[in-house]
Amino acid sequence: MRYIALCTPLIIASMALALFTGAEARTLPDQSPASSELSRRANTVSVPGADNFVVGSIIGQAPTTRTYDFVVSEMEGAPDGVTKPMLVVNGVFPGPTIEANQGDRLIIKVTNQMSNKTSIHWHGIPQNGTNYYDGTAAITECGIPTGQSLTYDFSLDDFSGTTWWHAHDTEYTDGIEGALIVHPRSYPPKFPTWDEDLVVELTDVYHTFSGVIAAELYAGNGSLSPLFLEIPDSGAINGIGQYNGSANYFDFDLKPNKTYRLRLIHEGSAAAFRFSVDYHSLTIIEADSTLIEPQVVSGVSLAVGQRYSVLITTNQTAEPQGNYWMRSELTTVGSLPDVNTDVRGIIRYGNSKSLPTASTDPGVPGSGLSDLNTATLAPAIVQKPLDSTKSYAVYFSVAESTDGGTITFMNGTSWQPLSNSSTLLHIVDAAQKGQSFAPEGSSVELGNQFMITEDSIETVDLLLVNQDPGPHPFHLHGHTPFVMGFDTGTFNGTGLNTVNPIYRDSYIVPPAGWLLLRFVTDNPGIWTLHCHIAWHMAVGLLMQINSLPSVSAKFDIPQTILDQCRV
Ligand SMILES: [Cu+2]
Repeated sequence: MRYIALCTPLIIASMALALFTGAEARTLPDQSPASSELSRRANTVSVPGADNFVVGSIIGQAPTTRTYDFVVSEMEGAPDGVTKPMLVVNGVFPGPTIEANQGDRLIIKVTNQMSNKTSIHWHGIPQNGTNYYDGTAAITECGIPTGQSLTYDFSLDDFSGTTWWHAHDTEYTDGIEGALIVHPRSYPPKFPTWDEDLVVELTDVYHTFSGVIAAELYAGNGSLSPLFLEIPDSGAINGIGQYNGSANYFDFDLKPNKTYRLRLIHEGSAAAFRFSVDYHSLTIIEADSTLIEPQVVSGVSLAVGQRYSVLITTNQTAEPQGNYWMRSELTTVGSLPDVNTDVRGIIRYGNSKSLPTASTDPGVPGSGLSDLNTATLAPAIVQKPLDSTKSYAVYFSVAESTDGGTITFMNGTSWQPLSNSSTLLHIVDAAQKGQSFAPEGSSVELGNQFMITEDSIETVDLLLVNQDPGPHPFHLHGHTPFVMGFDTGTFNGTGLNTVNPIYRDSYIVPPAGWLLLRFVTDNPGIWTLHCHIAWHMAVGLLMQINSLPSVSAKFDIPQTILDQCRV
């Protein structure tokens, strides 16, 4: 409960002042699978086999093309013991781990057997030259209709690191997500080493179907209490959580006196998680997909979309049976009744299958360690940022709509998805008519599409200003921006790191504060910049970066994507 001070942001966000009126009609897709359809299905969601969470065997293989077959369907599942409707890939939650090496090509055929459209986004992958495979529905594609397939086909180029794939709307809350691990060709000199490499996927769990939550959040007239709509019921580690006394735990069976890399991936929808392993220090070596100067900590907090790799050594004796809790505490939901914030898994390296004995978190006794402070993160490979050539400030807010729902804005525009179209199609269509879709600089197109357009390679400073009293985790597609600085309060031009700033793809804009990103518009395409709290994006907290549109206008958009925009 050490994070109780952070318990209010989500609630406050939902109660935010009615600064704007949101009376305009918004069409949210009906994402509720018919319950009769669900009840007819005998299949239930499984937890994938243990090998889904072990990586590293492919390191050193020659560059190759790796193919995957994803079938997305509606099933019932019970990650925390409570049966609920889920949307899953290949019948498992979390979904299949994609593992590759730097320089590989990935071909993933996604077949949609659900009653609603879907699209899959590959979080943090640059997609240089393949913006149309970024998987952002209504922006780079129109979604895969029921019964149809889309084959995503892209090179990883120089990308490496720990990341994930997920449906690019609230469907991922229901289960369409999994790990994506790319091994680098080499590590920096003197970088720490490990014996085995494990994947730890952290989620929050909602018992209510995401489409119901999103619709009620916007409309404000549903059966669910509006204050608690965004709050999850519990959480899970690698697909297994606990609720209301259920006692199933994901466990890793490890060997003593070895060093393990745990790749922590926040695949949740709203809550932040504090991860720790009882009695064990964590050596952090990666933030998102960026290798960092190692730091030893007692715990690490992850916001939605963020990843950290940590090393642990299995050499502790505090638990006589050699069983230790891994904890993923939900820290931004406070102590609401009926919410289980105490989510656990087990690390075993004794010979007993008994439960660990520590009831409350013992920390790392006698170590004097503290939790990670993200302001101290330094990249292992320093890249000095160029001076900026353009700068923009974008203000965002969360408000109550006139009918009591929640609506979000970026620079006064609340994003709504285009139907049966995409921003990229508009860019290409305009170019074919000898026109440009959007003027350079910031503009609002088609009523609800707020974007910044740069048709030359610029180094852009983008100041995100948070007008809400809660923190918001943002993510920019297609780039790995420098995080030049962040703080609460008003940005006054100081507090920037121009020497060795961290570069990563997911970052928290502090409560009533700011965060300054710097990135280069050298990747042609239309790239989403959005809050990764699924509910905030669903009600508008999304803008677009339109880089080099005269280059993207010449993209050869795959015929399947064009055809699926006509469905
Ligand atoms: Cu948000």
